[in-house]
Amino acid sequence: MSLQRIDEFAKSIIFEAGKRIRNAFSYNLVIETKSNANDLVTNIDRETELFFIEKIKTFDPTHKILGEEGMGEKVESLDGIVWIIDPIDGTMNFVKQHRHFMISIGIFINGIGKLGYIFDVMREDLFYAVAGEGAWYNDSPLRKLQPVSIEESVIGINASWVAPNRHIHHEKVIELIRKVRGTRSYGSAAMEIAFVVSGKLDAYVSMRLSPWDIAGGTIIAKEVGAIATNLHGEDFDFLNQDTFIIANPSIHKELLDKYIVPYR
Ligand code: 2AM
Ligand code: CA
Ligand code: CA
Ligand code: CA
Repeated sequence: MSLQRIDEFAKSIIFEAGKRIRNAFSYNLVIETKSNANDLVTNIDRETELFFIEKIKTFDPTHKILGEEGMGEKVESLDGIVWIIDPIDGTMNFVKQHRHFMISIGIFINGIGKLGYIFDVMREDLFYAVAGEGAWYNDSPLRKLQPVSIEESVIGINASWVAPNRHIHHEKVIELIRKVRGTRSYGSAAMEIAFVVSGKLDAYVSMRLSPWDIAGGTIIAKEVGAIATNLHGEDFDFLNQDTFIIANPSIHKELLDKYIVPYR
């Protein structure tokens, strides 16, 4: 099956899922907590993931699906065609703000990212990429990222980074925040990655993300020259949780060398 055929199918189910979410949440929303009181999930997260699984399995039963809500089969390797899906990225925004939440999907063939999607459900904005062919924001091609200095950059970073923590040297982060043009925190990893690949942010960092938070985004990143790694500068582990940074290529190394420094 051609990549183009899978791409067309992926877009069609993303738009359909978006419509279902926009229609459902005003009258049918049940909120629960997961690992802690701030880790939310809703019936719509689960129903959206199930919707994707059913559609994909009908399309081609050999495709495997790794989703945040664990509604699919257990995926232990990236052999074959694997969809890594976050049905709603930014569930807190979804529940609290009714906006700024994304559908995030990365499609891998034998471990190589081939198709990436980040869909802003309320704005109906799609960021996507086809490996080797380019990236787009709706109908407009995304340009290669232009060089930027630390002093000119706007960085997506959470407020918890400036308090003492067990992950990174927070005093270096304070230095960084004083140096850059500005900081932002949007509450959806996929949205922040979409902003980096489209030049609206110059970097985004997180202390702990899962494969579905970044799968779609890292495939788009490659097409525009953004660099995505963990905080040790290594490849993100797509079968586990890891630290994460995505940045304009001109500042990625400097950020890790001088400002975002893990304890080990
Ligand atoms: P989610 O909304 O799909 O859970 C801000 O919370 C960002 O971090 C969101 O993209 C969120 O994805 C992600 N995230 C990753 N792990 C999380 C966790 N344990 N609790 C809350 N958010 C988490
Ligand atoms: Ca979640
Ligand atoms: Ca997520
Ligand atoms: Ca989610």
